[in-house]
Amino acid sequence: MSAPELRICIDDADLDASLRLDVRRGLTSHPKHLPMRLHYDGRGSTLFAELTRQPEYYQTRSERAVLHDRAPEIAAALGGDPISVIELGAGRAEKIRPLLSALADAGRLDGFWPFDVAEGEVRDVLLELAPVYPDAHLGGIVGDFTRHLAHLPDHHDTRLVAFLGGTFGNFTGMERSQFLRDLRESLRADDWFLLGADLVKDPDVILAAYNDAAGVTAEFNRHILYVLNHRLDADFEPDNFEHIALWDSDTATIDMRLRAMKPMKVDLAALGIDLTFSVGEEIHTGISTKFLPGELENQLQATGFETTRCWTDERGYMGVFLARA
Ligand code: AVJ
Repeated sequence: MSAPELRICIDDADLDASLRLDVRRGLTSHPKHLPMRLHYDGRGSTLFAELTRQPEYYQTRSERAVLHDRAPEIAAALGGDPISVIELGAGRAEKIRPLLSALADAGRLDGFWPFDVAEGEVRDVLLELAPVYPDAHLGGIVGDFTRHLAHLPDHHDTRLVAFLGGTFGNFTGMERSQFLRDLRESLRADDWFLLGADLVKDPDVILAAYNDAAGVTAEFNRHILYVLNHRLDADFEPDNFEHIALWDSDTATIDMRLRAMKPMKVDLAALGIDLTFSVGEEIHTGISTKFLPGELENQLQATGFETTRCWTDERGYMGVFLARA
């Protein structure tokens, strides 16, 4: 077994520079806004894991049910060729496991490449999976999937790019189109794209998932202020911000904010910026769009993908879409 190849497209200095740029730009804008990706550091990932266990937060359970129940069908829909799987935003690569097993059981798992900004996670996943899939080519990509899709591994077998967890819904409409175009551009004819997306449903179900009774989403949302305190030597008092999640039915989008409960001054020492907040002023902390299967399939087709299948859980809450480049 040879050591897994690691393609490093981003390092800590790049991540730090983009954090500073994003925060400076976002917090000096009107309205103030922060990028959603900043939430996922150590404590943030722990809070997110806790969120996935809340009864109201259906996304993780629903998508896991689809992948668990349908993995052999998905593997069969990919034809008979050996497949190299690349998972964008893999994290611990937990979501994709049932499909890796189904492909391996069919003798068709040629490779697995987790793609994530967190180098530590990529390395851990490779160490964990090497003994599980001794015959597969394992490698990793450390990068940002909004910038480094041109660095996908490019060997000769068929590739499947998986983008699960509903993260696609955190893009704006423009980011979504750009992402799909970049991805289509980096794939060859006959490669596959597997996309997990949260579907339009009863707004009460959606709103409850973003306002769970235990307050885990609220703490996860406020966590971004801890990240700024820690990384930029800021002095936010997170408990003085209220978590808000609004549903916009026109765009089928959850809009998350942090609302100042009193007037405040905040010093971002590392950026040399002093901020003021008036009572009720909000920081926009991200969106989560929900999709109608037909609309999503149309968008995939408009970008040059051929959509083949869509699987959902029993309640039709999460959709897993298979498209061919
Ligand atoms: C992990 C991207 C699906 O948008 O629902 C949940 C992230 N943020 N609550 C989502 C999230 C606040 C989540 N995804």
